[in-house]
Amino acid sequence: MKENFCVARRMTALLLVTVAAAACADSNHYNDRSEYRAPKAAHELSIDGVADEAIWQQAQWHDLTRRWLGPEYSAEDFEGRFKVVWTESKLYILGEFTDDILIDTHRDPLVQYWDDDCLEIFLDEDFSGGDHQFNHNAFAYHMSLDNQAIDIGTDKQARNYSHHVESRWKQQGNKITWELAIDIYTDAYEDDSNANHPVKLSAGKVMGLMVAYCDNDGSELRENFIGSELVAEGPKDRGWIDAGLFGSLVLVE
Ligand SMILES: [Ca+2]
Ligand SMILES: [Ca+2]
Ligand SMILES: [Ca+2]
Ligand SMILES: [Ca+2]
Repeated sequence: MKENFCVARRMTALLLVTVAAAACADSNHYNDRSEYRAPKAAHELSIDGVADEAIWQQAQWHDLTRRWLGPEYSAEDFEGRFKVVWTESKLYILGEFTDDILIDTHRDPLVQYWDDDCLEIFLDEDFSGGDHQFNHNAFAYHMSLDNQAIDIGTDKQARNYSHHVESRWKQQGNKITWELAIDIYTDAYEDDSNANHPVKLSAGKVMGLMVAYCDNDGSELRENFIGSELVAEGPKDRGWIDAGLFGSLVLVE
């Protein structure tokens, strides 16, 4: 009798595993992830908030339309999109944003950085998915308006990773053009070590990527958090913990 129960339990467990696998694009990522494609640039780009490099014309725009936090908003309040290109040494992201009020209330870059206007770039070098809260399985660069890149270190403290990201933005009309050049590191990255070296990128490489914007227009806390990937269930703002939410980024020639 006891044995029969165990067999039945094992079969139930097996069934659950099968159902879970069928519901996921791959077992480490949620269903319905985006695929981003980045064309290769022949030369390094000039990070000046001006998208006049010809390669930008060849990359596709991707919209930030997933409202993770906050109420409905208008197109004047926030609108955002981005595109990606690469060279062997850098990943480049171009963002174009409408935001009616730009705010940097917490001038210390390590304090409540997500409650200022903030561009978040989530990167998972090997598209492994999984937890990345207090490790470097993936990075979540929180880009402040003063072009600093903040993420949580393995010591569970907010840290400044601005040496990983070159960032400049410029206002043109009511839009911001934001250009970034990012060094890509593996999960072997060690905080405070001098021995970290960025990965050399190549065509066919697949990485995890997600982009989001924290919009604050004068409130104590951020008013909206809007991302590029669907979060179907659970806390919608958990991109800084869960790399399974990221889409795939394919580097093409
Ligand atoms: Ca440029
Ligand atoms: Ca706004
Ligand atoms: Ca990883
Ligand atoms: Ca704002």
